[in-house]
Amino acid sequence: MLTLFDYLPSQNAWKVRLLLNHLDQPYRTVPVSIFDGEGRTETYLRISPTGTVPAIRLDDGRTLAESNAILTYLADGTRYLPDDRYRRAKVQQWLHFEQERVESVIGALRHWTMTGKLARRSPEVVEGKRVAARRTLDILEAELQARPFLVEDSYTIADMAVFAYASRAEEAGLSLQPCPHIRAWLTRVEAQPGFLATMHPYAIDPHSTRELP
Ligand SMILES: N[C@@H](CCC(=O)N[C@@H](CS)C(=O)NCC(=O)O)C(=O)O
Repeated sequence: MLTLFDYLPSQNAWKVRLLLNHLDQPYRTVPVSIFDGEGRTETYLRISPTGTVPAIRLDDGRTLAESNAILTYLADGTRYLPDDRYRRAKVQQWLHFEQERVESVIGALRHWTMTGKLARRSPEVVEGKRVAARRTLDILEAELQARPFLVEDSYTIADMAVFAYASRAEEAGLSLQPCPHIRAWLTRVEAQPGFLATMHPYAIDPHSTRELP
């Protein structure tokens, strides 16, 4: 059975839980207490070179890290990743956008806001992230005005990846009120069969107020 190395408040890990739920694929979970240093053990670094979650271990013992690489692997041959060469590349386009402009911007602000670290960051850094985050939301708002999902009219892993942190924008102090097309897309994603509504706040982990090692 597939093993998922997980940390519950991580929306990067939630992406993988979401896809596994859509696929109705059984898996076992190994929790990694990232704020407690469990991501930096020699054993875990052999599984995930950066020490981050999520990572997976396949039945044959091979391992894979990086949320979007895992989504691409698990979705191969399913309705969530098109066969068509151009559409597959479009999915990749949005997965890159997600890492550069959603996860590292909205995800970072959410982490700092929910764990009390915002005040420990320089105002310039926080303001830079806020400006970048609003630009990200503006891009998504314009794109989602034109079609129901990120890649033409099909729900794919691109939507799953971007949804993970875009849907938590308010937890990062970013209002979605000026973004009706994003809000309509969030509702469409939530209506997909097998959508995983359960998400976890950092508050469930008393160690999450610490800086990452
Ligand atoms: N690009 C990576 C980012 C993963 C990531 O940053 N995960 C966080 C939790 S959301 C983590 O494990 N952080 C621990 C650390 O940085 O040491 C991915 O998409 O999987």
